Amino acid sequence: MHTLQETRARQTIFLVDSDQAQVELLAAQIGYYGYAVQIFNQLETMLTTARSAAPAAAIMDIGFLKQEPQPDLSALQSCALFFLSGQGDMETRLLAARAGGHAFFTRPVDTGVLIDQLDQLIVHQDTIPYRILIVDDSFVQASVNAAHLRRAGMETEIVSDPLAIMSPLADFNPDLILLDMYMPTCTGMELARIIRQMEAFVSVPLVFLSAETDRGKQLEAVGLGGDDFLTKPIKPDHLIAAVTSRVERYRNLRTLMLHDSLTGLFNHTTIKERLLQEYKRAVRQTTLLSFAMLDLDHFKAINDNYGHSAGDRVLKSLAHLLIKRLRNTDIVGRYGGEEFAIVFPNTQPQVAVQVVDELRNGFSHIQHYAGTDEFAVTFSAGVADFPHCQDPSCLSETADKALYHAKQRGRNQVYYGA
Ligand code: GH3
Ligand code: MG
Ligand code: MG
Repeated sequence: MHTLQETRARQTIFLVDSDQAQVELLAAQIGYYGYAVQIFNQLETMLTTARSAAPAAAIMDIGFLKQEPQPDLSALQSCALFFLSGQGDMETRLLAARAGGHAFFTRPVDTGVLIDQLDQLIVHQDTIPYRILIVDDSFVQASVNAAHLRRAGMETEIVSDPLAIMSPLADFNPDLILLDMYMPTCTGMELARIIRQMEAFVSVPLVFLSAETDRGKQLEAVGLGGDDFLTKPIKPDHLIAAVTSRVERYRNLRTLMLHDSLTGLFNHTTIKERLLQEYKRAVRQTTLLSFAMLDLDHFKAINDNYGHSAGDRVLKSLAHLLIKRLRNTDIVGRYGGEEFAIVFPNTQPQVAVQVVDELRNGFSHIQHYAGTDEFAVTFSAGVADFPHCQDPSCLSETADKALYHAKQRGRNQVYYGA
């Protein structure tokens, strides 16, 4: 599986503009979000390159369309096509639309919006495979079902002894659990009840898969907290369809419950829970763990000078940057108003500091716009780690103290608190 970061790096964006200074500025802005950008000064060179290896997207000035003879853009047929223009009048927009443009931006380009569009057009949002935990005392049966689900792109894990479910449950964090009804040590119904009593798993879909055909027994099982009942033998297509629809609904529901509505990042409660979960895992597996807290600098002044909605856009652009530049295994949340938190599993504090410092540097170079105003924003950050900290509250307190030091020392910097 590829991380979003890798996906982005593999997807090159072609950028063509006759104004060298402008094009370099924009390329740098897009680059901060993790995309690979290739710059051209002439449309012809760009089109020739695209003919041998098409980019994921091409961004060009609308002026190129006004040339005589009109350029042949067929080499860009399969990629997202963005036009930039000094004016946003109807005539110019129509010209862009007729040339097959997918998006149109007036200068100065709001990079946050541009990145949003790029992501929507070229990155598959839901690249994280569904995780299905299969509990069945027959390993053979479980393996057959697991193979079907894996062929459909899902990740699976098998538990043959229901009493050993605790650690796979926590580590694998399934999107759905397929449960056998009758197992020697504990029945599927009992197991369903136990899973439902754990707060973290109250809403994970539980689907019984059993040879039980007695409707009464089936209803009883569902009444105990199961969501559905599938009878064995089941056709692979039916299994995949049943699992897929349940997981889709579950993921949508979780998105609403667990995420902050402005930025789409994990909310305060979720990031605290994830910190606890990752902390326990680090202790259990004797690995490392780093934790960072970020706080925007002088953010009140940004709101005061440019308005609250400009402030909101800044928050969104930082969220974007964090998602784009961090690894899939790193966990990002909005901790409070203008505070963010990152959990780095299995990461040395020096590495976490370096990563956060790169983010800091990248973010400080992003241009934000409010009407005709243009401005930059910075953040300060503090980093703490396990094993220096021996419980999750120490991690957040230590990171918070380090953040305070970073502010004291002049802001726009990262400080490590051992
Ligand atoms: P410092 O560098 O010391 O962190 O200064 P600061 O101005 O960032 O810190 P302060 O805590 O004084 O102000 C935080 C500001 O963040 C105040 C509040 O209006 C703003 N803020 C919090 N949540 C939001 C939000 O959701 N949207 C917007 N636009 N602003 C927010
Ligand atoms: Mg603050
Ligand atoms: Mg602040």
